[in-house]
Amino acid sequence: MEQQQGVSQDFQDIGSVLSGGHAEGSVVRLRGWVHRWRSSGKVVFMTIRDPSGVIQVVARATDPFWKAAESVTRESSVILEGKVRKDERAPGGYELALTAFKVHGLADPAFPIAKDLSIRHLLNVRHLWLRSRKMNAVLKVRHSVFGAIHEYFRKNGFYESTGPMFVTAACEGGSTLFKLNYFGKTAYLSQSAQFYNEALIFTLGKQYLIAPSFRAEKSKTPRHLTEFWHAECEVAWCDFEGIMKVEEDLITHIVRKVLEERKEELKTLKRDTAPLENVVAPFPRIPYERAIDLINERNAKMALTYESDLGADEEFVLASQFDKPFLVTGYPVKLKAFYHKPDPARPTHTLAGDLLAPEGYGEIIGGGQRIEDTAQLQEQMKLFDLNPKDYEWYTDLRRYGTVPHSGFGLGVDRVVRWICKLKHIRDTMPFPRTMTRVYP
Ligand code: NSS
Repeated sequence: MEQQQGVSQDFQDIGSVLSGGHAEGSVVRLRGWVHRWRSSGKVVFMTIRDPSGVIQVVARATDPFWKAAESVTRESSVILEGKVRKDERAPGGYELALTAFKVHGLADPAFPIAKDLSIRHLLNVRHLWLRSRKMNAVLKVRHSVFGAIHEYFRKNGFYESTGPMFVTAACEGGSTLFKLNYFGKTAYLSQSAQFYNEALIFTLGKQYLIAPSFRAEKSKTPRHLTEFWHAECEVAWCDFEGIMKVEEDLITHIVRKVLEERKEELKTLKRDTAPLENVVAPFPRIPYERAIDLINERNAKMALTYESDLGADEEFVLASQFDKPFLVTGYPVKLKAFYHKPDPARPTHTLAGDLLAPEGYGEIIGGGQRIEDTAQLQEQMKLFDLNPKDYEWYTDLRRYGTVPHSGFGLGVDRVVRWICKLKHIRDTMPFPRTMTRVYP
């Protein structure tokens, strides 16, 4: 029962008991935390949690460790041994009759998550709320999503690289830049690694990274963070059609992987997995004008024109009409960032598209083909009131051996939000950052 030095192999995890890995009557050794506790005076029923699950354990007044079991508090860390018993009434179908029980760290009885379960309070005690079954399940789905992204790119010939967080120019418009004093010079936090990714394709060909991006989003919406995790890739010799295929395959891979690895967690989150089973490439492609029509047909009050931008509300109306992810293609030039390549067949519109999640969730990927011609890039900067001086090195990429190239950025937190079917994006993050939240 003593704690050993180093990582001990002598403990089982609760998940292995719940999945029937130990015969009835056998004794298992566990370490975990007291999740729930009640006593009849003669019997203590506790649930103990560890990273893999929650199990009920029982102590009786005749047990030598009765005193410890009777006086333990919620969230205390404990080390125990118990005899495995199948019990239909116990959550998870198994129970342990304790044969040994030791408190390692007795928790202060004033554990602050009890009566007040308001959103605000749970965010204030986020460091403790992470122990909830809900957060445990979401964080494991998030883990699988990160793993699937790395796996997809690495299996498909992409090199992982990194970009700087301190940058000198906007990638996605000046209004959401976080400005800072960089030893007397103005710098910003990166909104996207895209320009740096573009530089890297001239040496790596196919490049990807997963990194934080920062946006001073002043709007309070359930899909915006000020610090979010961005999976971005860039591909040399690739056109719009080619990059849409990568987007579809990546999303299909992520969803497959989560369904494979996270059945239990999706059950804990009460996520109906039928719509996820449906996520298999290719996805529908909806030209921008058709998307506008679909929204107006469903909600005439929005009265959109073919020049209107799509915000969260518009995308909700659109994305509620689909039961699998879909792409909206050919956005008007004015609605997209300056670097998007205008469609040579229709120069008022871009070779750019967003990938939207169904069930009302909306945009999870933005991407497309980039302008590859120096003069055209400079023209476009003028059109967008940008100073070409701020983008000198970026323009060099066209001056020296330009190639057709395309890429995209996927909001990892948005993907987790959709897959877990969460109301708010902050619940996809261990420590979310929004306009009103930088603590803890
Ligand atoms: O602004 S994007 O649409 N596009 C870019 O940043 C490109 N420079 C990426 C690229 O091509 N390499 O953002 C991409 C995605 C978008 O679809 C969202 O899923 C996510 O990044 N995103 C966000 N997630 C959470 N919170 C905020 N504020 C946010 N902004 C974008």
